[in-house]
Amino acid sequence: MRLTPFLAFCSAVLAAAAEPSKRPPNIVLLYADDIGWGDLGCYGAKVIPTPNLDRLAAEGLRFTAGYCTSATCTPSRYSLLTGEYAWRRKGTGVLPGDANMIIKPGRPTLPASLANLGYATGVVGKWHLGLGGEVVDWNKPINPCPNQIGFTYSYIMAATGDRVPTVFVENGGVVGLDPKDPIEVSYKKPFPGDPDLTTDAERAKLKMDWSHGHNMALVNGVGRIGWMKGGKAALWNDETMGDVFADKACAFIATNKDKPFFLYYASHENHVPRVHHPRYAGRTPLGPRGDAVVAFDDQAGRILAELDKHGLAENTLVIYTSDNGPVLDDGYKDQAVERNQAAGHRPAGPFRGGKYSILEGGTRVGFIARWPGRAPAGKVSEALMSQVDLPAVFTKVAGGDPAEFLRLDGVDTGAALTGGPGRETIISSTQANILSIRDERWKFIPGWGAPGKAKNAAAKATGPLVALLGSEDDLERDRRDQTGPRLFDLQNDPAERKNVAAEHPDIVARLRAKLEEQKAKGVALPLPQ
Ligand code: NG6
Ligand code: CA
Repeated sequence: MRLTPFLAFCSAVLAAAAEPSKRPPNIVLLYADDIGWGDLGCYGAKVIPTPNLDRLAAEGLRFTAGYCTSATCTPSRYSLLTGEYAWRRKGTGVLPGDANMIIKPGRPTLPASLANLGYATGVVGKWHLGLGGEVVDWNKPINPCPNQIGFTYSYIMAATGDRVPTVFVENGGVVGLDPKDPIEVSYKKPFPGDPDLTTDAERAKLKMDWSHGHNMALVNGVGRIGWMKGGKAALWNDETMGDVFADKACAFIATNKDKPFFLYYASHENHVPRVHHPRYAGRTPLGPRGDAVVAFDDQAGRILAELDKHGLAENTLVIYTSDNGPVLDDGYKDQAVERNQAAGHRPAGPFRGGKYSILEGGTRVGFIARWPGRAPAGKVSEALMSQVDLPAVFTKVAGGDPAEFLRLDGVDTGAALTGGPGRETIISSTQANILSIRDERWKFIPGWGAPGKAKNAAAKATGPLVALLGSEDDLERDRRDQTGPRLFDLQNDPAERKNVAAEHPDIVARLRAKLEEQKAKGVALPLPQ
């Protein structure tokens, strides 16, 4: 039967109305902090129950070669939100809590791109990209804050749980601040009356003792980095922080359920201090570090349930990934090293290294994409994925033009979300701006001179890091080899134990040239401010 043009038009309109996927998909990014490749059940963890992330993987596509761009937080988040490698720019290392904002208003960002396409864009959780201009006054509206670079809603902590100020900031204002008790922050010296947390007497009173750093301000029985004064009514509570963030995330979804939205859920789990609600205690044999991963999984579960509740799951792309690899002792005595060893848990899975390291464990992290009807459910992909591409990929998913993110570092790897190929190469970096480059099979790390000058984790490894870097023999070999070029066959040697640079000078030359080409671009191009 042939339809008249009018009837054909009507049936097209009805079909479009009935098909929710005509509305651009919502995007939810579940971003973990310091959670390693091997910390989730779906990535092989035996002693940490993560039913919600496992469900996400069962309903979506689980990547085995997903990467953050750096082995620490600030640079990874900088790349995630700008689509630009942080090593191209000075001042993008781990920031103090009173740093000014390093993403300048006006430059292209992931949230601004989606907001321009009509999305409600929310960030909830850990920020750590600085706030305000030269000097931050916590007692006035903070500008710039995430709302000036494209987020329509923000509920954040300024930096990390272990840095002052230990308060939440909603849309640029400190939550619950009593104007009669203004906040002052100093990263230089204590305020009169601050206890000296380096003394045995004061340490004995702490809820959780420090192992290195973390001996300045005393907040909620825990030592922090930096000092602060005032703001008593606004101080957060570490035990309920995860619930507060999950509440805010769910409220953002409920408020915006009738239009496309992007939620960047930047959980604080499992960053230090690992002080959680008592309901998590003992859920794993790993102590507070395990509790934290369980808490993260719970938060993810609440957000997924909120999508289900509003019938949004079908038209929502959910991505899980993490800002850097795992760390055991990151400055507090929370038994992570001892318990981990006893339980035989491998937080970086089959890889060596972790947070701070140029080895795979530093930047190769969990990466899951659930997109009903698009991402093949329950499948595993070996495609190379980088978080630096997410501004381009999400912009395209939202129906926009990703050109501004493809100019320098972004690659449109959207096809990988539906089971297609990913990147050809991935560059990783550390805090000390050591770079590595990998392709499908090989990974190249340039050498950096005399052992005494070596700047990587192996050279500086203390007891806790040794646990992630392998045996003493491994460490000794790392120390010896890192002075010259290193080449690893990731397919056959995922733990990067056998340097084959001498056997393959051609591959070394090819990857070195690729890396140099990328570095040269950073110098040549006028980068946006
Ligand atoms: C380090 C802190 C560590 C953590 C890290 C940043 C000390 C001794 N160590 O300087 O605890 O805060 O910075 O972590 O203070 S990140 O995940 O935000 O990059
Ligand atoms: Ca981190």
